[in-house]
Amino acid sequence: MKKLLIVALFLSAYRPSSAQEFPAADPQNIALRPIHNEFRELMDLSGIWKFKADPSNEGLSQGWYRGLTEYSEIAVPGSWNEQFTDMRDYMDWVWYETEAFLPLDWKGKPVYLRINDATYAAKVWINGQAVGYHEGAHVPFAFDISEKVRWNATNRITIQVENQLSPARLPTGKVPGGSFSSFPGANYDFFPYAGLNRSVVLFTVPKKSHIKDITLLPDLKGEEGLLTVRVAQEGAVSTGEVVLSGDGKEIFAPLTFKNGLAEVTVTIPEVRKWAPADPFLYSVSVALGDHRKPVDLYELQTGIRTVSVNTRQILLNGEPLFLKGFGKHEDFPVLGRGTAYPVMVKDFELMKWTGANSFRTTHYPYEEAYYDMADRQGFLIIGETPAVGMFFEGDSAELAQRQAANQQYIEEMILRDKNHPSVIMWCVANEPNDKAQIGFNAGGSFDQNAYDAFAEHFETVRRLDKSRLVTYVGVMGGPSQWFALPDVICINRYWGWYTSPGNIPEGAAMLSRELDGIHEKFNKPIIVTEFGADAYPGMHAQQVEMFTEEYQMEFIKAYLDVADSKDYVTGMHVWNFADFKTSQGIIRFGGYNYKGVFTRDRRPKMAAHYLRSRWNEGD
Ligand code: GCB
Repeated sequence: MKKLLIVALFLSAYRPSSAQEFPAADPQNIALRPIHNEFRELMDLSGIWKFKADPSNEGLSQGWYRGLTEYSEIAVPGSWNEQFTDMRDYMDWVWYETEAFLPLDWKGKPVYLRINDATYAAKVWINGQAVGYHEGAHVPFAFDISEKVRWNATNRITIQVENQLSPARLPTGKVPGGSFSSFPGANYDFFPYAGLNRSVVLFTVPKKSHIKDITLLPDLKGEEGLLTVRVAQEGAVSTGEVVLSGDGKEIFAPLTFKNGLAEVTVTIPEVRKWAPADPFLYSVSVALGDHRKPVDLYELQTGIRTVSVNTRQILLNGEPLFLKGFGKHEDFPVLGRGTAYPVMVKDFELMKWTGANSFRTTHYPYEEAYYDMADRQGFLIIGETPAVGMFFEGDSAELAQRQAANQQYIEEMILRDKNHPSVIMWCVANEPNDKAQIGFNAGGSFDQNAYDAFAEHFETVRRLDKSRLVTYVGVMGGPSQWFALPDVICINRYWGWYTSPGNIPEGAAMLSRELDGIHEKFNKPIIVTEFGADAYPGMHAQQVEMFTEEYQMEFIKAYLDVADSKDYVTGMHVWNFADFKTSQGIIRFGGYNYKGVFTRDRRPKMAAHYLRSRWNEGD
């Protein structure tokens, strides 16, 4: 008998890899962020992991998931491209491995592994057993691994990752005839940093019954605040309770579950509204079961505010709002796109220093701490999917993959970020175009199929979240008919840089004419979500000249002046907050985009000082 067992174990361990199955990660598993409280455990696996590149993709057939040999070491979180002396441009398969000890008191509870970002695609094993698969960058995914773990023992976690650039993926890469000819072949202007860029955690949920998801929908009725709390649970418990507290109030509301779902609306008299000037957060605690003896508890902080729009402005709590801020990147020397809490804190400090009140998560959802800090500090966020370089022509199978990828991104982004008051608008794509090639002055082409396909993304957002606005960010020369789709028109403009280079007045005049034309036709508020010029730090000219700090400052000033003259412009986001790494190409000196108003190590250029004086005047 013992012998048989050993043979069986041997066979299962040496089963050919093709026998392993990798179910796709269920997006619902990321709906609630893992927390630690009396009902839930959390273990952060950040640290130094084992790492091995697999350029010929032999690891799978050779069973590297049974334990890596001849490996090197890597920091998680962090991008692999920056940590070695020879892997900057490597985008193929790699293997990560670590160990985690699972204590006996976790036994019996569902245990999940959550990977907060594996760019771009990942396969996961626990103790050599296949767990699942996820495709998509900058979004978390999680698997229930309860059946595969060993208790009171060390467990091996193996993750295979690759970041192959492909026209079928989002962001797109290696697009034949695409707009970028850079190396590595990203079809977008930021370095394709790869790997486990964010933390990997283990967490448990209570066994009997647990809260799966909470959706908070704030509203206002005069001086009253309304908060609809939607709860999804798994298990047999049929009752629960919501407690909203803050500002001297404590309000209780019972929950009754039907088919795992319950909803209640809490009324808050004389509500303290969330706004940049007073980003007040109420705490919302959801208990499952008898509230004196709950079986699960989950607490969130949220703000009560509304977001709406008229033909000229975005309104926050019914009041007009002007967005001053930036497009950014998660980008820093050595860390690559790796989570860097000190950089986050510094960036918020510097944004406040300039007088900014908002940013767009260009060009992908950021690490979750960004949104928490924005909630607490009163920043407004446009949350963007990684749909960069999206186009609607060519190979139909690839187009279908891009469509599906963005649908998945939208779902994952909204599931993850839906309860942040700071997020006022979702952005479904940056600079999508019907053609692969962008022509800055084109503007004429229109393809109904492309329009219909693109419209699907707006329908999905509006189905999933009616409480926020939705937009996309249009490229110079993109089809203007698409402006019919969003609630707010967002455009990236570089007249006076990529066109009319060296001629700021001509660029500003072009912007002015174009803005008037768009508003006249579509009658919606407009945000210029990108405008800026490269400035090599320390480069100056007595007469304003491209690539100098003076040119960047004058360019920004001219665009802000144009915006000030139009009451339907509801926001101006400078591109970019800081210089950032990108692929090599003839327009990217040293592989950097120098449109930051701060250097990559966060020193201010002249433009940052200028913004500080202008935005603090209350513009
Ligand atoms: C854009 C893109 C952004 C680029 C920027 C530039 O329109 O959205 O990703 O980095 O232009 O600097 O060219």
